Amino acid sequence: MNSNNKVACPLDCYDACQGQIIDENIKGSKEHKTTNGKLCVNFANLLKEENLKKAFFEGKEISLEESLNILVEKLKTTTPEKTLFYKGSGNIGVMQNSTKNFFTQYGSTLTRGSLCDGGGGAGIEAGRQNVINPPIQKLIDSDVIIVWGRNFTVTSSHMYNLVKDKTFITIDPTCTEIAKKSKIHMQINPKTDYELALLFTRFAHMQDLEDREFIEEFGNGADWFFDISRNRPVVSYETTTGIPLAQVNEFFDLIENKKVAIVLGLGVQKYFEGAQITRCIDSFAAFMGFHKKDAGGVWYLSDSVYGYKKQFEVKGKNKKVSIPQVDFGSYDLVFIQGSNPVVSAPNTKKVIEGLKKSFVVYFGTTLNDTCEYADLIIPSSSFLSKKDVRLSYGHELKAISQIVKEKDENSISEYDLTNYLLEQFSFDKLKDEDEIISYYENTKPVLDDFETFDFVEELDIEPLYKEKTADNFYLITAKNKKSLNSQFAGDDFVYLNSSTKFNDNDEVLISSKNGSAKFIVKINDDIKSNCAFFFAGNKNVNYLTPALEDESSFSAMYQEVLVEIELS
Ligand SMILES: Nc1nc2c(c(=O)[nH]1)N[C@H]1C(S)=C(S)[C@@H](COP(=O)(O)OP(=O)(O)OC[C@H]3O[C@@H](n4cnc5c(=O)[nH]c(N)nc54)[C@H](O)[C@@H]3O)O[C@H]1N2
Ligand SMILES: Nc1nc2c(c(=O)[nH]1)N[C@H]1C(S)=C(S)[C@@H](COP(=O)(O)OP(=O)(O)OC[C@H]3O[C@@H](n4cnc5c(=O)[nH]c(N)nc54)[C@H](O)[C@@H]3O)O[C@H]1N2
Ligand code: SF4
Ligand SMILES: [Mo]
Repeated sequence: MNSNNKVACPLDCYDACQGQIIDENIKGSKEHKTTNGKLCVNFANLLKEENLKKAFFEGKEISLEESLNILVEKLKTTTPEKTLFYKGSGNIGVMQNSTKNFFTQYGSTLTRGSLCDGGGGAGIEAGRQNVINPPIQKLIDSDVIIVWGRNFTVTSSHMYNLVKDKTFITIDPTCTEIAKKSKIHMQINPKTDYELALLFTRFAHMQDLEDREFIEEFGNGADWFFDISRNRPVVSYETTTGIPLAQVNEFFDLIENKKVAIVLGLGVQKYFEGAQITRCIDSFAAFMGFHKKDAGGVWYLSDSVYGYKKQFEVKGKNKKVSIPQVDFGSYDLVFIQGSNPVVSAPNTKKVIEGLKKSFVVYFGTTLNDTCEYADLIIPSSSFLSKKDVRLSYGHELKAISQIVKEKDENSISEYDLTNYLLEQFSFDKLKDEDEIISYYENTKPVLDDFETFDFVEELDIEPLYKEKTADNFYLITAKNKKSLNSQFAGDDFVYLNSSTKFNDNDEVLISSKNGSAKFIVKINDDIKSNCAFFFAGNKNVNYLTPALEDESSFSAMYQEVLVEIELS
């Protein structure tokens, strides 16, 4: 048997599937519990993609060697601080992090924060000191799963498959697939999840449902938390959250004496106070004692490298810039790896203007929208030709990638590029590749559960509904089944409810205080009537979003915005 037969899906997704070559085809591994023999449509699309086979300089094809020479020459003649190292999540294998080692030593400006889960992570960490998920078995052993701001069947379809027979409750402004399969769908107004968590807390107390033992043993500040929930009349929450109190009663009927899990997603935290909102939900979960039980718990996007020693880390005094606030134009050279900021970063107009001003190096596997503004394009080898280990932010299983296909001669892996650059600048080379891979493969990190839970004791959140009028809309973006962020199928529509004054195929101009863009309307009653819905990866949606950081984690807050829509 060929021993090189394992392929990890490199895509940024909770599931982290393990593939295996069987009769020259890649099949989902049956032994890998979450993969359970299946890979998804995005993986199939990844295999069909046309990989970059040539390097480019100023639009002309050149050899890989020439492109590397240009890169080195440019780096040697630019002030390191005036260069930016910008890495996305097009491939989230651990070996992608190798390049940062070089750019740190070289002295580039680095980014901090995230375009993804940062705010929510900061909220969970504030309560429990780290962001780790309970073992997946506890999800499987739960009775009721509350899907809160997560598109569960789409963004973690394999995790869903393990638990699809459970009772579901969904809290989401959109009537998602999982909402349709749920016993209760609370179609909440955006950015009011902390209010709902407080309302739940109040109800739980009225019905004596809180877990006093848990609070006594692990809790810190539970009384303060409960106090926040008391300082408003119960009925006032109905209008702001959009959730009828009768539904809250149903909710408690359904979870009483049950083993409860919450799968929490990005939806709740795409706001300035995303950390506070998430912490408030996690505090409700602690009030109920969902944590630390034999079954159930709270799952978010965990810190997948928690408990591992960083294999590429070097100390540096590099300048750091918050990733949503990056001004590409203020650097002489920008090195972009595995990312498509022209589509995925906030404030597209600012991104494009900035890229036009700088010398842009794009290091990636395929041509994307950002390449249009790149001066130098360096092809990264396909995931099939790279050794890697894939950790997961959804569960504790890992997936292994071996070299199953010879690399294209004009492409280079992240690890090899790093060693090449280290050598050119006479820095120490990286540890041996196999040693790094086997470290990740064989280390079983100790995931220490928290010893104290610090409840959120005060909240200072500016709701979006204060600025909401009958004429503007909340902006919602969520992931698409058929694409992986900006990779694969494009869908550039705006989705609106039929109760709005718009019709299918209307051409509209949508504006916010950050910018404007044109869209074609699709009417869909799964969208809440006060929301304008776009899929992540929509080429125009980020013209509307703020290039600003949230209050606590240097991270993006794509939904901290209201939009106006007019026929164009
Ligand atoms: N098929 C597919 N899978 C993916 C991805 C993909 O692009 N395609 N992307 C991957 C990545 S990078 C990530 S980070 C994960 C993210 O996956 P998820 O955590 O599922 O995040 P989203 O799809 O962004 O949003 C989830 C839900 O939040 C809802 N929502 C929006 N605003 C609010 C709100 O204020 N309150 C509440 N309660 N809900 C709200 C949306 O309607 C949406 O249904 O998915 C990963 N998996
Ligand atoms: N409005 C709005 N914007 C969002 C979101 C949202 O919900 N709403 N979601 C945000 C989230 S959660 C995320 S994670 C970000 C994602 O944003 P990005 O990290 O920019 O991800 P993508 O846009 O998918 O671009 C990934 C690129 O990586 C390249 N690539 C793939 N494999 C490799 C490889 O092996 N090596 C190298 N070097 N390159 C490779 C691909 O060619 C692809 O073009 O977008 C964020 N943007
Ligand atoms: S479900 Fe996610 S991890 Fe699994 S194959 Fe699809 S994209 Fe990859
Ligand atoms: Mo993400």
